[in-house]
Amino acid sequence: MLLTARPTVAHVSESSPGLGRLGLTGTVRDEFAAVAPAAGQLGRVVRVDRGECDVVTDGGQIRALSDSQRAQSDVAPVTGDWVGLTADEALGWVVSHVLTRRTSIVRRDPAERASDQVLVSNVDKVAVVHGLDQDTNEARIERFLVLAIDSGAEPIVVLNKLDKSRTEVSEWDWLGDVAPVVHTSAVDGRGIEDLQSLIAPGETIVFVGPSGVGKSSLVNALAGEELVPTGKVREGDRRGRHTTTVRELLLLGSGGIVIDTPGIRAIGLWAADVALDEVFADVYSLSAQCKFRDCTHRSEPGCAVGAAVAEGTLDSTRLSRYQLLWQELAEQAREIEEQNRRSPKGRRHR
Ligand SMILES: Nc1nc2c(ncn2[C@@H]2O[C@H](COP(=O)(O)OP(=O)(O)OP(=O)(O)O)[C@@H](O)[C@H]2O)c(=O)[nH]1
Ligand SMILES: [Mg+2]
Ligand SMILES: [Zn+2]
Repeated sequence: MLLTARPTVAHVSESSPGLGRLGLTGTVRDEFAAVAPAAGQLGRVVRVDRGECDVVTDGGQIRALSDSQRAQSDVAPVTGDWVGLTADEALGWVVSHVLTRRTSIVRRDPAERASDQVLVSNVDKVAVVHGLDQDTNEARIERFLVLAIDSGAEPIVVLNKLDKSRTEVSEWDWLGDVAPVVHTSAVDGRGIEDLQSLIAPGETIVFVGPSGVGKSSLVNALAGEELVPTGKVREGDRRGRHTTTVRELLLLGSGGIVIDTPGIRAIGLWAADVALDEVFADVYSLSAQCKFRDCTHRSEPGCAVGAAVAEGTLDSTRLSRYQLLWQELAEQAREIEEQNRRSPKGRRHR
């Protein structure tokens, strides 16, 4: 059984960066010290695939078993996690501890009835990427922004492919109130410095959005080299071809840390009520003035939201989009309650 740290995957391991370079903080160090030596070696997960993960430690990069059951840790590790690794006689390196996640992107598990799934963790910023060569899709940006804010990290909107812009984004007057907006072109380089300036050394940023919007191209533009593969979009509808297949953490020359993710078109929210009201702060603040506290803004008398729509100060389609997301979360809450009633001991659903 080979238990030495072996430098495998490129990027992070080649430079053998040490944990300081990977965003290690005093808080992580302290938490780890409290569980050491049982927790073994400290490291950060840089990619997860096929039940294993690559973990960078001070001694180099280690391939470890990530399966939560066999690894005897309660939580399955995800890219971005700080973990403890122990060497097992029979299994090799296993993740024995997953340290507390400072932030995490959580979606509704697409495979399960009503359950959550963590995509990445310990990110400082979540960049929601939209391709300006595509038609306007405010609903999708709003949904991704709810996901981003719910993570506990700071949201950023990146409007990429500025060189191919078909959309008049200045029409989205709500957007600037929710998150900083950066216009970029990964091809001609416009806005890349602006984006770079939002990623401080030691900070971790993750790119999320549909396939083909240029997430990997932005990573390469920030790095100034081809760190990750990119793929052409389809001629007809300009959709991507799902080039990126794993969530991977990479180091930028600037000292920043970036996680590239596979494109996702549709993403289910998970218990994100508070974040929803932040993304729709305009609707939310009006609703405080409605006559009824539980106003649904559909046909109740004394509805301030309805009045704003009638006056033309609130876009009715934006209100509809808010109501759709609100309904999705309300139905989910009922589902979870129902599940918990049936299996109160399970309690895996928050
Ligand atoms: N014109 C133009 N093309 C771009 C820009 N950014 C990316 N592209 C192109 O868009 C295509 C898709 O880019 P990727 O970076 O692979 O997109 P992605 O978001 O990583 O896609 P997935 O990995 O499939 O999720 C490639 O052909 C890129 O060259 C840009 O700013 N302008
Ligand atoms: Mg990609
Ligand atoms: Zn109302």
